Amino acid sequence: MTQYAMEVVQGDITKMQVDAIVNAANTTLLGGGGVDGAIHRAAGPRLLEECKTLNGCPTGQAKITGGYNLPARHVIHTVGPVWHGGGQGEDELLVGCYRHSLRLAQEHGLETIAFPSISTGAYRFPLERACRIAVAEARTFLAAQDQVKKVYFVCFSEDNAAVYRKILQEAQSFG
Ligand code: AR6
Repeated sequence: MTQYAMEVVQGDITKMQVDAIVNAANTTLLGGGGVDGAIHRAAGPRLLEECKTLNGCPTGQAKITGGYNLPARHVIHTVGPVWHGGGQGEDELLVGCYRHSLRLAQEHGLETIAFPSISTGAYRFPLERACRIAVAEARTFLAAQDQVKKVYFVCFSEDNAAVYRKILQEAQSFG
């Protein structure tokens, strides 16, 4: 089942027609650059208005809003760790991002969710290491419940998508 429940997509996450896209936000939840900026631009100003009511979000946690002008019905905002060399709990915090985002999707009765490569841009988390965490968390989660049926990993660049495909294949070949 998990073999078909994860898929790598190369492209712009704001175009995804899913129940929720995940935003790689910062603790203010008030917008920024990268994928965060792209999501706010595509969703329109009402997204920021709703974000202002949330009082931010701690690193490793997640909060949900509407999707407004996006094709996605919801945005799940999570805050990845800034990479400081790996000795400051970065792995566990990134695990938290995936786990809490997936739990929110489950609690809201959502079936499809798309993740960007959280923390691997401005926050400099090493890509392969982040990707292994993403795939492992999604795989464990999908195997443990029936509500969330499909997880997309959306990579802006073809290089990043190739890394995700390789790691997804490795994970699947181990059953
Ligand atoms: N669709 C899919 N992926 C994208 C898109 C897009 N439209 N745009 C960028 N990416 P980053 P972070 C990729 O820096 O490292 C913001 O200012 C990008 O190529 O967006 O978690 C926030 O407000 C990279 O692979 O997120 C925070 O302050 C990945 O998304 C900070 O950046 C993540 O890069 C968060 O940094």
